[in-house]
Amino acid sequence: MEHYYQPEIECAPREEIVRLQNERLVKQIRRVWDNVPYYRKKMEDHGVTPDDIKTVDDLHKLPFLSKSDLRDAYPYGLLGTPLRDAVRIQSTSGTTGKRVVAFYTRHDIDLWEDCCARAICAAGGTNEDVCQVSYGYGLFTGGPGLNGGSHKVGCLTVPTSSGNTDRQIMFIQDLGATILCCTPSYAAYLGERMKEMGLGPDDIPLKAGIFGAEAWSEEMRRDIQNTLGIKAYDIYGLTELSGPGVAFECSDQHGMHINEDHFIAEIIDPDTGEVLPEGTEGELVFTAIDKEAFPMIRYRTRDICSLSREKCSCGRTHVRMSKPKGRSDDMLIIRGVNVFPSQIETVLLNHGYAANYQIIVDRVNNTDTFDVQVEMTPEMFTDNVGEIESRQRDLSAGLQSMLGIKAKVSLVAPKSIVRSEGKAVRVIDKRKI
Ligand code: DLL
Repeated sequence: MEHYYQPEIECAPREEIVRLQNERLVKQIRRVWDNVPYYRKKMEDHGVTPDDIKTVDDLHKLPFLSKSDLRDAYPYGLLGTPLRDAVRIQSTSGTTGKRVVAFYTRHDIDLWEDCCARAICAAGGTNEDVCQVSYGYGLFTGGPGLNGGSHKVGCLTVPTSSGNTDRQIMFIQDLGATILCCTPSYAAYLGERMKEMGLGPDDIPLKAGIFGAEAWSEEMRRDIQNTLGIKAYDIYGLTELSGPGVAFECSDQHGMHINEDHFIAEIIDPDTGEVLPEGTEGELVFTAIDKEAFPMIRYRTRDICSLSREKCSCGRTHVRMSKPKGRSDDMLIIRGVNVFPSQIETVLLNHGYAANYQIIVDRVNNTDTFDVQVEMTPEMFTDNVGEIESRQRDLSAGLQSMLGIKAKVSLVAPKSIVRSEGKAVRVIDKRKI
């Protein structure tokens, strides 16, 4: 039976959700206009005032907000409340320039934890469960968000944070953890370590995993589910909007329900900014309609996915987003062809490899080089050069048919690629362009 944290809102009729969104949006726009000079200036420059925003259909009239605004306004320029009302920050390591610092009032933490609690219930969690949170704690939002959600559901919460893998496995066994929260790459590593220790799915009590914070393929889901003997649920979020729980998967495992009572989603053409119709792939843009301290309005996430309003078997009525392929800024352009690491992962896993790989791109004599290093699994490990070459050719052909360009594949020994305890680093781009 499907289990909800807040069924009255998670399964509310569409009209009710739209009514709530309209009401909250109008209030939020008025609030940022009155309280945040940065937003007021942006709106004035764009020729729009709060009077122009009466319903969700008016959203497109507002200017976008992007990472560069966050940098310009760093650290306090987008704070939506007096400092005395803000009680927490979380932060993310920007790959370029300043970190993103997001602020929270008590109300903001409350709604964030509600969102995480919804995700845990959707994964079957109840107060009977033991929930091990192996996302990092601290500035990263993964640990604190799921910790708070787990408390709200009433699970016994085990805040291991990331790392110390053998101790993670010991706690899962000794404390009887039934739900595991971590990045999918760390879940895969836990599975690998368990195998080395001679442990199989029947030796651990886990039944569900809540995995997110990075792009992962359906093939990786299949592998993790088999190795750990669990159902693996996707969870999505970003620091700017609170953290994990902006969207989460239900028993249907077919797209993530966006918590529409808090976040309005749009899909836009990343080049023109035009709003695209339902079902079309494009860049995800969010408006947070009841966050106080860090009220993001039309924030461009750079994540590429599509939305679906098709009825879901779980009974939830909130729109679903497809698994993000990756960020538009993670997308590699190699010899003019768009390449997402998640596409490479799909090919590797379909050929029987694990998700232990690295993509190395460089430019030599004005031509892009494209190397994919892939670990052999312990079962396939061999020093027979002929066999290795033939496997490399196979993989290279698989990649070429997926991507349309040729990659140089090198098979490397098991465990030679560094494992990640948080978000995995898959790409090394050495090009200086
Ligand atoms: O990664 C929040 C989070 C923590 C989500 C734990 C889920 C679980 P940031 O560090 O700010 O926040 O990174 C946000 O990570 O824009 C996406 O590009 C990516 N991302 C997050 N979840 C997923 C997912 C957290 N399920 C950025 N699938 C986002 C694909 C994801 N990408």
